[in-house]
Amino acid sequence: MPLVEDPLPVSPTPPASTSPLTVRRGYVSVIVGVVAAAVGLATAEVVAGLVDAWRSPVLDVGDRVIDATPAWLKDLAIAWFDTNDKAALLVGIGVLLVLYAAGVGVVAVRFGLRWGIVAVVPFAAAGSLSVLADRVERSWTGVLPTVVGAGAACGALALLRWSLTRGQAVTGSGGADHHSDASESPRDEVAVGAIDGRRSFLLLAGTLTVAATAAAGAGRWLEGRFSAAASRAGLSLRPADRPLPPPPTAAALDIDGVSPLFTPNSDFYRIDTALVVPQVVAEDWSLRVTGMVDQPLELSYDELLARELVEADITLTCVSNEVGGNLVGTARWLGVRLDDLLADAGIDPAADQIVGRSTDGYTCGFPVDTLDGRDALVAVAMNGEPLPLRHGFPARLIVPGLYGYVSATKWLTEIELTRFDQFDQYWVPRGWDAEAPIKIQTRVDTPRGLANLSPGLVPVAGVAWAQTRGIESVQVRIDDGDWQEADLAEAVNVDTWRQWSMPWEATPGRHTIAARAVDGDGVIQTEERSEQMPNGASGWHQIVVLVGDN
Ligand SMILES: Nc1nc2c(c(=O)[nH]1)N[C@H]1C(S)=C(S)[C@@H](COP(=O)(O)O)O[C@H]1N2
Ligand SMILES: [Mo]
Repeated sequence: MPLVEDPLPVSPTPPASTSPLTVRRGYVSVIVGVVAAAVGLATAEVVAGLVDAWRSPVLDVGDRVIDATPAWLKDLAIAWFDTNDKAALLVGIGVLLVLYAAGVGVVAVRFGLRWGIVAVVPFAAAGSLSVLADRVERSWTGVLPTVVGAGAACGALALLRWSLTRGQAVTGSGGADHHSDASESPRDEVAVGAIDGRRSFLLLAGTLTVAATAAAGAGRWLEGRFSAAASRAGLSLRPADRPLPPPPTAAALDIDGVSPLFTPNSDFYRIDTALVVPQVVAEDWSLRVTGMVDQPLELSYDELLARELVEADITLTCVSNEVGGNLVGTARWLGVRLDDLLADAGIDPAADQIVGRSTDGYTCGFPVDTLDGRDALVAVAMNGEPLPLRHGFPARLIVPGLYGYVSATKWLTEIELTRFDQFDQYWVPRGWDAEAPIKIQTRVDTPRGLANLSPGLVPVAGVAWAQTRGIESVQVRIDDGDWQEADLAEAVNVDTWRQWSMPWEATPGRHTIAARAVDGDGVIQTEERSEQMPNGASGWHQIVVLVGDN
């Protein structure tokens, strides 16, 4: 294959009708770049599909972007895209990729293949560095998908550019030729040659695109072999050794629009730093207990399940939840008590922090003192089914009374006993507090903010939570009126949110509804607003509704 190292002959722009290739140089270069990138990325995808530990470079780069994202931007992303922030990131990466690839195409067509290849290098470097800078230590072989992909992109670049120059040769439209031949060569002939050249170029570009699409599909399929879905589907967990009775019927109000007592798994919010859900196969998984312990432990999945299994109803809350937000949910968890497990390992009295490590390198950390008898679990099931993959299959931590980021490690693989002065968990260097007990919160679920209502009786209802303290009362205020006691559903326990309601005789006009709670220690929820950063939002949830006068 003749690799043309020089810039394409720049023709002194002949009339548009004679040489579409030259005239459309811009869009042709974009095609060259984007198709070459597609070939490169698809190749990387196939290579990544060969070995479990190898990943698509796009995802590796995405993970590094997530790690580098400052906390305010993370909260902004959640505010804008809700929990679609990852999809938004992938779309953003995709747009940047296309722009960059187009730039590479322009460079390759205008300045020569050599420069096009040089332009691919930063790209390959970003992919490779993203692998090497992963949260978990990975073998250098992890750069292979990137390197092979970059090589394929360069090959495609060369091929497309060769086809282009051939097209130019066929048209005989090298600038110099053009004016010397112009007198003898009929316009038609030149145009036909140009169209042939363009046709073969577009044919090549089209073929490469189809091949890249097929390869990307094949790569995804290959990666599917490492999915943990089959492992999860093959499990049947035995019931708890200490099962809980169903929650009291009086714990769930029969009011439209109020959050259900238990959040269905499919509706349960998902927050984590993993761009794609880690695939952890239960049969290959183990949990290690390490660090400042008398006796390190290592348990396989079966060995974990062989321990006493207990159930607990616990509300999990994300520190990024804004007042009135939806990053909170309740489940009946099944698992092994953390205090029992750590008692077997024997905690060194000098240890003050329990760190949970994930297979993807994420870490959380919370005080040893947290183990005060509360139902902290290594959980394996959620609402009656094995943990969904996105919620941490095969095992995760759940600690009542602490925000998720300091406690609820998903895809848990190690519990390390250490000290706060020796180890900072994932979010601490990013500006969040090392200790983060849950703040009391009350949410108005119904009516919705800015709802248009008819006058008359309107049920105002929602949920309130203050895990480990419980909710003692909820109060509602309409406009500047007095605080009125809401009716409380029966409490399930102190770790689960509590539903509340208050009938309201709505009168025409615009009204503000505010709600606050009092926890089991008698502490009234503060009006003072604080941001989610650095240890959770506070303040009252207030909504405005419009009541018509019909
Ligand atoms: N491995 C891992 N575990 C994690 C996180 C994470 O990013 N990675 N995020 C934590 C945070 S911030 C929260 S709020 C909870 C959310 O759990 P969920 O997605 O099951 O609702 O998981 C915690 N566990
Ligand atoms: Mo969170």
